[in-house]
This record gives sequence, C-alpha cells and structure tokens, in this order.
Amino acid sequence: MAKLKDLIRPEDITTCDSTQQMIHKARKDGVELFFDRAENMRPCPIGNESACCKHCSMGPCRLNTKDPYSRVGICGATIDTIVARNFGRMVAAGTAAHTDHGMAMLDLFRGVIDGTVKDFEIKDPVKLREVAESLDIETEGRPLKEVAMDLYKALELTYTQVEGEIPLVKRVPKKTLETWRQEGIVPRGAMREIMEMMHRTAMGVDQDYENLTKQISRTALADGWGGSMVSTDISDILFGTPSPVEVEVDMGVLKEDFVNIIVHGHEPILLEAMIVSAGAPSLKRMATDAGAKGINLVGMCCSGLDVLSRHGIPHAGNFSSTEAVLVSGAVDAMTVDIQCIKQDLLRVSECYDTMFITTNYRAKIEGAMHIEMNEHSPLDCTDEIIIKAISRYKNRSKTIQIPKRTAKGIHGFSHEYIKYMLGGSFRSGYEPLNDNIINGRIRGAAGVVGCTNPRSKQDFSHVELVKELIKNDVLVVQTGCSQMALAKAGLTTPGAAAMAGPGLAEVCETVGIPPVLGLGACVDNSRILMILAEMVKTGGLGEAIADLPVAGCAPEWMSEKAIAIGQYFVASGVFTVFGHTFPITKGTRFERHLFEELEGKGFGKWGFASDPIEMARQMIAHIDKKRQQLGIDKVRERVLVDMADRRAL
Ligand code: BF8
Ligand code: SF4
Repeated sequence: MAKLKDLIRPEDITTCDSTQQMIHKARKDGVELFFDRAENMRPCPIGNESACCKHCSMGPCRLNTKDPYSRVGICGATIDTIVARNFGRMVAAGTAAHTDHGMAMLDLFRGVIDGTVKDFEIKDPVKLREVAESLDIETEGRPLKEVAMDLYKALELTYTQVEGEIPLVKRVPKKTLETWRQEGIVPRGAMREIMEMMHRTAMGVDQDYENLTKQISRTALADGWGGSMVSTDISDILFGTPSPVEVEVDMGVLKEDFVNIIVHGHEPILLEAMIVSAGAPSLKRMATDAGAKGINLVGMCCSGLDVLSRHGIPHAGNFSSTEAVLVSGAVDAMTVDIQCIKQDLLRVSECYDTMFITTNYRAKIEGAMHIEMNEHSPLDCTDEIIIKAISRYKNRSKTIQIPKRTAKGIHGFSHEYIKYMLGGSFRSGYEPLNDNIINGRIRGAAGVVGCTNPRSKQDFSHVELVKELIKNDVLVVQTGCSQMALAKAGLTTPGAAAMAGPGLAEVCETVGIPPVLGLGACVDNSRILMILAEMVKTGGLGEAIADLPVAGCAPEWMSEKAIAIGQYFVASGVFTVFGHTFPITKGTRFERHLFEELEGKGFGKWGFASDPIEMARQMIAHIDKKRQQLGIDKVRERVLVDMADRRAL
C-alpha cells in the first residue's frame, strides 16, 4: 500500500460519510481497499473505449481511438464491428446474469408447487392469479396449485422457447410491440437470444453494426420483459409483494453488542432463509449464551434491497461500501450468493477475522469458506452460518468502530402499490399520475438506478442528479445501489417533498409519499417497465412508451448488467443517460446509431454526461420535448391543490 500522505483523500472518493470513516480506519490498519486500487490502476485507454478485439488468435487487434477509421483488425473488422460486438457481449453477459437469477427463482417456484421445497410457500396468491391472468391462463374456480403449475410452464418459455414471442410481451403496449415486430426483435427465449448474440459476435459472423444492434436489443429485451420480470414476479409470489415500510439504513445499523451478519448478493432466498434461522429460539439462545443481545441481520446491495421492504430488514449500504463495512470490525459474518461480490471481500474479511461465506454452487471464491445452500433444505446452510457468526462474536479480538450514521426512509413501492396509493382501493389506477403529468404539476418521471463505481465519487452523482430532477418537478423512481445512495442522503422520506418543485411537492404532500420512490433490486427495474406500460394503457400520454415524458439514468454504473438494462430501456422507448464512462469509441457510426438513429425508428436512445447537473439537463430537455410532442407543454402554471383535487387524489 502507498504511503498515507500519497493517498487520495476519502472525501474525494465518496460522499458517504460512513465509508469515508472506514477508509480512514483501513488506512490506519494498513488494509488496502478497492478505492486504492482504482487510484493506482489507470484504465487501459483502448479498452476504455472498447477499441480492441480478442475474439480470435489472429489478434488481439487494437485500433486507434483518436482516429478510429485509420485501421481495421487483421480480419478486416472495422471499428464499428469491433465496438458493436463488444457491446453485444456485455449485453449478453448482463442478460445472462438476470435471466439465470430468474431461472433460479423459477426452480424454487417449481419446487414449492410440487412440494419438494417445504421451507417456502406461496405468500401472495393474489399476485399469482394476477400474473396468470395477464398471460391468459384460466384462473376462475381452479385450485391455486393447478394455476401455479400452468404459470410455471408459461414462464419457463421465457427461457427455453425456440420460436415465437416470449409470454410476458403480452404486457407491452401495442404500438411499442409493433415497432419491435417491424424490426424483428421480439425475443424468443432468453437462452436462444443469448446463444445467438454470442454466435453473431464470434470471429467472422455478423459484421454489420446495425444488424448487430437488432440482436443486441432483442437479447436485452429478453432480460427486461423476460428474465428480470420473471424474477420480480416469482419473488413477489413466493415472498410477498412489497408495500411501503420504514427502514433504517447506513452503517450505523450494525450493533456492537449483537452478532452482526451481513447478507450481500442478489437472490432473495438466502436472506429469506437467514431470517427464518435467525428467528429460531435455539440459535437466539446460542447468541445470548455467547454474551450477545441477539442476532442482527443486515442486507447489502440488491439482496438487501430485495428483502428490506418485505421485512423491514436494515440495509448497510451499496456496492462501494461492501469492503468498507468489514473495516468496522463489527461484522461477525458476511455471507454472499451471486453477482457484484468483489473477490477482495475475502482478503478484507481475513484482516478483521470476519467469517466470509459463499453459499451458491455457481459463485465460489478461491480460499473462501463455502456452505452450500440447497433449496430443499435451505436452513441447513443458514443455521450453520449463524453458528459460525456466533463463534466469531465470542472470539472478537479486533477494535470495533461502527460509524454512527443512520437514516430512516420509506421503501417498497411496487407498481401494484403505486396504482393503489394514487387511486385508493375504490378507484385504483394510474389516472391520478397521468392527470398530474398532463396538468403539469408533475413534469415527467425519471428512473435513476444502478451501481456505484470507485472511478466515480460514490453516491455524489446519484444524489445531485435526483435533487435536480425533483427540484424541477420530475418524480423519481429508483432501484439498485442508487436507491441506497438516496436513502442514506435522507431523500426517501415524505419530508423530502420540501426539496421538490412546487407541483411535485403538492402531489407528494397530498398523497403522503416521498418524491423519490424506491422499487427494489436491479431485477426490479422490470417494475419500472410495468409502470411505463400502465401509464401508456391509462391514456392521455401517447400510444407507445417512446411517447411518454420520461427518462432514465445510471450515473455511476459499472456492471455489464447495467448495460443490458440500459439497452432494454432504450429498446422499449426510453431516453437513457449513462454517466462517467461509456464503453464505445467516440466518433463512430455505431455511436451515432445508439445515440441518435435509434430514436427515429421508434425506440428510445442513449445519452451520456459526466456531470449530474448535465445529466438532469439532458433528461429534462427530453421530457420537455415529449411534453411538446404530446401538446401538453403549455406553461406549467402553478395549480394549487384544492379540496376537490385532494379528494380526487
Ligand atoms: O444488481 S446496482 S453494483 S448490486 S449491478 Fe451490483 Fe450495480 Fe449494485 Fe445489484 Ni445492480
Ligand atoms: Fe482481430 Fe478480427 Fe480476430 Fe478480432 S476477430 S482479434 S479484429 S482478427
């Protein structure tokens, strides 16, 4: 590790106060974190713009990013072919991650239906019937188990179908679906789309960036309207559809006199099973016998977000804080499943004697303790994790320093709940939202989502962007690590309406909601798709998703999953801005295709900005353009909410 005085100041790396404190402590303890490596390892300039190809052993071929058309690869591949192929493979990987996660949920669902999984059950039969009906499955007078089996078979097609359209496209607005059909990009099954994407990007196959873009969109759509949506729906059916609940977040949720266990990753089953184990009287007693006041379960990243709103489980922070939290010395065990788990968590855990435990057969870490979770007896795994954590508690030897910061916020806004809260139980629906957009109180809606990244000051762009959006009367919906950035900053409370523009503030105060609505994990971006579909269906804001005054942004993205998500939003019709870096070579035809031409075909388009205020400016300009096209751009006079309006809301 470099000398302390040479290291970049924690205040310049992150705006998360707890993470800053932990970076200071790590440096005193001589423990290197990923922030330090990001400082010391500059990104490769050619790779950064995706101008290299290693798809065969004639290469790797590196083109000139400053003069991208001056050379071609050994095989003759142009810069457009190379960047489009690389981009396509990122989308394939991101889609594979979400759809494989969804597949695991479907496996669990099958086990619950056929009775081989006994520790879980169908918690939300209403949602099960609703999802079945949305796929034209007969539910009237039929036993739940029969409907569930038919639903399972229909959803399995999301993955395995060889020909024809995946079932969930029944939810796509007609005009949007027509655009996809015209382009020939309605997904078949995810397995087929990912396979074809990988094939077409191999050496000597598809070498036409426009044709490649079609398969890129088709693959991404198999994620958004396929694997991710299945994952969300099945999680709701098995574990309950979220509804708003107050949750405490930030590292201050760790408790010195409790056995602290952090669950990090993505599949809800691990944390759901941990909750059951942590509630077992024998394990509780074991914890108190060891001198602890109890067991404190805490989530991080998407695992935490998936579960916090179902059980009010506290959340310690997002991706850039997962090493930092270990530095507190207060974490007795960190247990992980899949995705966004830095290999270095093991080394940092070892520095603080924290038990670090992998649980999924498809995500082991060399040298880490592995206690495999079997969905047929999940508690065997989670009981053992708790026993390990208690043994670490008993033998704690490291200095403990828990950052004192916590923030409370309201989370758990499923699209079903949004429908209910806007209209009440007698006339639930999206009319109030659409009406308030049409009358200009709400200017539009924005999804602000995605990761944090050590190459971008943690949380800064998320928070500044969202503040700017709500100030301009744009309602914000959130998922993933972005949601936690805003939660820590205190913007997920109804009181945050005071920071919103007058129109949005009025609506929030009337309904009693925050101006920033947390929807859950990254797979729950599918909830945003559902909101968009509902807005189109409700009417008054155009016929396709591309007509809506909405925009999306992932200001600090890092994962391939984010690229897949961005592409499915663009293909669905949403203007989507990414921040701090974009994995293509500037000044290429492929760039023009993604950033300009797709819009002319009835899709959304990509945007890029490094500064959060500039991101907001681009998004608001797009929202205003859509308002103008819809003819609702008349000066948005300030309309006060009178009693009649209040009743209507
Ligand atoms: O799926 S936002 S850093 S934790 S990739 Fe990962 Fe990014 Fe966080 Fe969840 Ni999503
Ligand atoms: Fe080079 Fe073409 Fe091989 Fe890529 S596919 S490494 S551009 S020769």
